[in-house]
Order: sequence, then structure tokens, then C-alpha cells
Amino acid sequence: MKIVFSQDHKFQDGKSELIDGQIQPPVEKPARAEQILSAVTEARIGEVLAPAPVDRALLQTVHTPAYLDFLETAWDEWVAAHGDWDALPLDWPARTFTHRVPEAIDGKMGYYSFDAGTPITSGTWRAVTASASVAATGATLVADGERAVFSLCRPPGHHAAADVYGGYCFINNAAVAVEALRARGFSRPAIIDVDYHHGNGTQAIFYGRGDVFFASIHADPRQEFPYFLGYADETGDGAGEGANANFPLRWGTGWKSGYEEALEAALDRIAAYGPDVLVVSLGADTYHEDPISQFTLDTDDFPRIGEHLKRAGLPTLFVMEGGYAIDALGRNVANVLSGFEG
Ligand code: Q9C
Ligand code: ZN
Repeated sequence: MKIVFSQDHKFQDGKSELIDGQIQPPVEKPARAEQILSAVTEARIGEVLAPAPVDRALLQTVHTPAYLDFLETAWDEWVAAHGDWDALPLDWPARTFTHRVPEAIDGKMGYYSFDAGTPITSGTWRAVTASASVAATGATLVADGERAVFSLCRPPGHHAAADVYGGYCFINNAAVAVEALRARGFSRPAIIDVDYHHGNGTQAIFYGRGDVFFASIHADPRQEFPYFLGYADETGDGAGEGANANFPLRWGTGWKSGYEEALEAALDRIAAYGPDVLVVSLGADTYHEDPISQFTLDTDDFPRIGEHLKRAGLPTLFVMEGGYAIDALGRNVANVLSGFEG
């Protein structure tokens, strides 16, 4: 399986995130991608290719022009206002407010974000466009006939909606890949999101559409981030009715205590949709030692995820999302891919 990777991920290197009431070093850090790259290289998953730069036009099939302009200029505006420290929002338009776009950078950050854990830094724009390029190039390789490709994206993308960032995500790489696949003639993409957290951004992007199916297996939003989306009764809207399927699972879920069953149910729903290509939002934060997550999958369970995905029998693009247990992250990701190939 070919791997697409860009070193430019390293330009997203925040100093801090607000977590558990404290400013702490970010768990979403460059070492993640480095670990994954060395593990997939060691496991001989396949050749590593550099991406072609993504077109702005492709990004605009997913994100609004105003949001992309904001992301591109936010760091300079923040530095002009506050100096050279990570840009973190602190004020949001909650239910009793209007939804105007203020002039001040702090107000704009509140408008375009949903958490304080996602720092904008000097290199964020460069890193997130590189990550989207990795996803788009993976899609091109699948369109050119590869059975499966791994887009080793960083930063991740599945929490980012058309004009909202958060959850360490800015550009929705999986959605960009879906649009790149559609532009190359695939007409019925399905996304399966196996990251521990609900893919709220991806769901929101495709919620009103029947031409892309979205299924997500994740920690129950009653207990877990992102809290306000990812419930089982969210089934799609209008033309998208029936094309969204959520499988929330309680904290503590392991392979035999609900995960395998949910994965099979999600794949059954995808098979019933009749897709022509599969995009996997691949998170490894379902691992029992993940520092911010509460599922109990073991290293031996990850090849089983790959085996189940393989049985869908579709051209498949893996897009890297979360996973924060640095020491085991690379091995767990490589295990999914070798389970798929095996
Ligand atoms: N109590 C991804 O995995 N906040 N994003 C965690 C923990 C945000 C995770 C708070 C977690 C975002 C791509
Ligand atoms: Zn996650």
C-alpha cells in the first residue's frame, strides 16, 4: 500500500492547549507523525510519496472562502494584537448571542472555533494545507487504480466543519479526499470514521447530502468530546436522510465488549448503501493507553479493524486522524494497515 506523507506537518507545533483547566503541552504534536512514519516504514507497508500541492478550488468544495481566508491570516492578526504566542480562543457565540463575524481577531477566533484546545501558530496554515495535500494526493492515487492508499495526514481533520475548527483539526482532510474522489469520477463515496471521537465536522459537511455516506464509531457524546454531536438519532437531513449513521459506545468499550459488533454494524450499513469507494478516518485513540481516551482496544485488535475494512471489498483511502499514546501509536496504525493487506 502506498503512503503519502509531507514533512510540513512539523510546522504545526503548538506550545500549549487548555486541557482539564490547565495550560499543558499539546498532545497533538509532531512526534505523532514521526512515530507513525517510522512504524509503517519498519512494517514495510509500502513506498512513501510526497504530495502535490492541493488546489484552493478543491479546499473550497469543503470549506467557505471566508473561513480559509481567516485560517490563512489569523496568525498575523494575532501577533499584531497580542505578540508571538499560540493563538487560542476564549469567547464563543453561545446560544443567546448573534452569529456575526467581529473585526477583532479574538472575536473571529471565537466565531470560527468550538474549543480552546486547538492552537493556531506561525506554521499552522502551512501544515494544514500540506495535510490536505496529503489527503488529496492519496485520493488521486486511488483514482489512478491503487487498491488502497494511506494518507499520513497531520494535523488531523475530522472535527473541522465547513467554517469551524477545533479538536486539533482545521481542514477536513477526509472531506477533501471525498471531493477529490468525486472529481475523478467516483459517485458514491462512503466514509467510515474509527477515531475514538465523533467526526462531527465530517458529519456536518455531508449531513444534507445523499451522495456521500458517513458512518462513525466513537465514544458516546453524553460522556465524551465533542459532546454536542454524534448521537445515534442523527440520521441525516433532507436529501441526506439515511446517509448518516452514528455508533456511540460507552467508556470502557473493548473489542469484544461492543467494538467489533459496532464495526460490523457500520460496515453493514455501508454495504447497504452500495458505495464505489471507501474513505477511512483512521484514529488509533481507541487504544487502552491513550492519554485522553477511554476505550480499551489492544495492539492485537488493530489488525482486526483492517481485516474487517478489507472485507468491504472497496478501493480504500486511509486518512490519519487522532491517536496520542505516542509509544504504541505507530505500531497500532501499522497494524490496521497490515491487517487490511494480509
Ligand atoms: N478531556 C482528534 O482525535 N479535547 N481530536 C480533549 C480531553 C479534544 C481529539 C479533552 C480532543 C480532540 C482528532
Ligand atoms: Zn480522536
